[in-house]
Amino acid sequence: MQIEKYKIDELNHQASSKHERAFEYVAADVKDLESVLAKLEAFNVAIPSWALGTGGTRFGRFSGGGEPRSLEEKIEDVGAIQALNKSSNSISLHIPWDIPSNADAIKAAAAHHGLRFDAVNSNTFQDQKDQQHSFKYGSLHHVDKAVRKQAVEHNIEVIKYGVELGSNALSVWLADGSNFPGQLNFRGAFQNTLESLQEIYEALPDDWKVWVEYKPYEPNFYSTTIGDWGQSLLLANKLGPKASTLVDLGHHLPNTNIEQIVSLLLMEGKLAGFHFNDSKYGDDDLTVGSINPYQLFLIFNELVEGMDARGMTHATDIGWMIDASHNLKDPIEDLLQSVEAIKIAYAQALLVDTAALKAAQAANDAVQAQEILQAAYRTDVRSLVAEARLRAGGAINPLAAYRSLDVRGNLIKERGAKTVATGL
Ligand SMILES: [Mn+2]
Repeated sequence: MQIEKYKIDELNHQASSKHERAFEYVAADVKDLESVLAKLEAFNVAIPSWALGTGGTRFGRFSGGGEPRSLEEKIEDVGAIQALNKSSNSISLHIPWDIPSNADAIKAAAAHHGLRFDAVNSNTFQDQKDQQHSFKYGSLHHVDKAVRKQAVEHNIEVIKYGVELGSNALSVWLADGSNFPGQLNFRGAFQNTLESLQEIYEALPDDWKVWVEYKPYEPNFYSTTIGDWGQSLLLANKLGPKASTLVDLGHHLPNTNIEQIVSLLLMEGKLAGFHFNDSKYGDDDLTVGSINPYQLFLIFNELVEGMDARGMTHATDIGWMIDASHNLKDPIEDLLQSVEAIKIAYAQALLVDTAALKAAQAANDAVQAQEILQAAYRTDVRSLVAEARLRAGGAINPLAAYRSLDVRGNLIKERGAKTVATGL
């Protein structure tokens, strides 16, 4: 369903006086207001192709109706999100769940909605039918050279699809690990992984990057071969300048100081990008900002400070992507909430008085440092984010507009109540 601009304009007109009151109130105290708004306007977060359908748990899956039945319909859904929030201008594809049968047609469909293709993701954590060797005991780390070769070839094939779509990064997450002590030789598993990644690295086009994601446990529960940021960074450093570490917020043990990891990876020039989600216990894949918005702000505070220290462009020098699974909410509503939560945390981080914070740090003034951070965090920046979106042509309130235009109802009419999207 295409959302017409005039309908968004009508809704914006109805919401404008309330928005303007809130905006003027907060804007009065913002230093460099125009620069903050321009940064917010430029900041986009990629939508993964697997997040447009209702995700499942290992116990079951309850589809919500009107789910996209094809890659083309997934592109339409991201187009609807982009029309409303003007902050989701790219799609991240998962191969083989979303193999583009006709790359030119898919590219044209995306361009029609103002979308491009972000990083492509490989999948060696499942067996596909007609696959010669099984990934049951891992892929790039496997003890059998033939299995590793099959996994390497899959990744090279994913790069090929990505090239056709104009993407420029391969994102690799491995389920490789072990369930029982003694099952694996850790050094052997690491060396095999490194050699396999080196073969994939050799196949990268000149302007491409490979992003190495880590995760401490699940599906394996004793060891994971790329289990933490140290192991990922070790691989990325050995591979070379095109390789770096991807941080998925849910891929940490509880209470890990993720903002410190981010700061050091940025310092080393090895932070590839982000997979946003939130969690209470493990890799829960809940809506980013729904459980711990303060942590999200602290991460963005390190991102802004660290990227500024290296002269990086916030919007484009790191890959920003959502990686969550919506087993309860309407996936589009969840994605709108996710992007909003990310932009709120980013806006708050932009408001931190960096010079005052540096002075407090130099004076060992922990009280003042906390005051400075929390002054930014406790600022209601929603109208700043809305103003940036309005200037970009989006809706003042994307979620309210989505409901008011009954987008889901229309999608159910178009596609049926019992459609199931490909993916998890
Ligand atoms: Mn991820």
